[in-house]
Amino acid sequence: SQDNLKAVQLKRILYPKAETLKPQRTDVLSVSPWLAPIVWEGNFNIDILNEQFHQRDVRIGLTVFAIKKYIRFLKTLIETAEKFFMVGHQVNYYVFTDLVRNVTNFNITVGTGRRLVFLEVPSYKRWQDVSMRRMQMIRDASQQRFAYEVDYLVCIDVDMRFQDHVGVEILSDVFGTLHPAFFVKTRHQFTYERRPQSQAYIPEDEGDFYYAGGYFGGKIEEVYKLTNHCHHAMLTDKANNIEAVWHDESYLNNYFLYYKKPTKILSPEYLWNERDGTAHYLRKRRLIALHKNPDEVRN
Ligand code: UD2
Repeated sequence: SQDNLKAVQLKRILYPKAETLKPQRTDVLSVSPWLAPIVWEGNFNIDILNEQFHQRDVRIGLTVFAIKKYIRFLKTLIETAEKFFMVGHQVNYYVFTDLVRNVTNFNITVGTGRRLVFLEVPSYKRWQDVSMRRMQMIRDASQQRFAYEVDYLVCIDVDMRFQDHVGVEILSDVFGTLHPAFFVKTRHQFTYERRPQSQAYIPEDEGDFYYAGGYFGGKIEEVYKLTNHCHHAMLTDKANNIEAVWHDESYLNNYFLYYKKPTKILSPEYLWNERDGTAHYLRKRRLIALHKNPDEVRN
């Protein structure tokens, strides 16, 4: 309608002017070769961004999977998200679980403007399948539900704890996150899938970054395309009796290299490992992967 074409004025906000010759961060890469911003503390003003996103009345979905024993991680994730994730915005938590009956009486209350939604999904025997099938389930729910309820999706692992601000600065058409173990590594050291028979194959002389499987997102349409592509790539590999070395993460890396480079990239501030301590360039550690005993929790 005509109303949509009218300019809407932003609220007056006072802030220091950006200095062209004095970048806030000189110690880290702030932009990719295709001009996607890499999000580090110091490079953005959250007041400006909040104002822009509030003006659009943006709704955000956070997806997590809590299948089988991983249900034990859910409470901490949601409770810490309540303190740090998209505070002041409209948030739907989408929890995919095989144990809906066990979790509906979960003792978690979420703030106003926020909803906790449980989606019942099948479980798989192999943990690799649980992890990989997330692509199919996020794809299906994007079409059936998310497209009507939210504007952006943020898709993360469940064995995590928020401990500092994560806000609308991460939102973009499609975003990926630098894997905390690889952002200073060479291409040669990236654990991409190296067998040419796999749909996830990336040769040694190619690659931009090594992205984490456990943190991506974007507009619903873009997340649909991403998850649909990765799911089909996995099915093709399955039919050919091959499975990429790091499962969904390998297919995601292939997608971000060859099909759609991220329009925004999250620094390892957004995904860090508890056991790795800290580092001078990390001004914040916003989301921490919890220490777990993989053999125990996956079986
Ligand atoms: C890495 C990636 C993960 C995925 C995986 C593939 C990060 C931080 N993590 O994590 O996203 O790409 O490698 O190898 O980048 N889950 C269940 N129940 C299960 C098993 C898994 O709910 O029985 C879900 C749960 O949400 C979990 C996720 O699948 O967080 C990934 O599994 P993981 O955390 O065991 O995988 P991990 O730590 O190797």
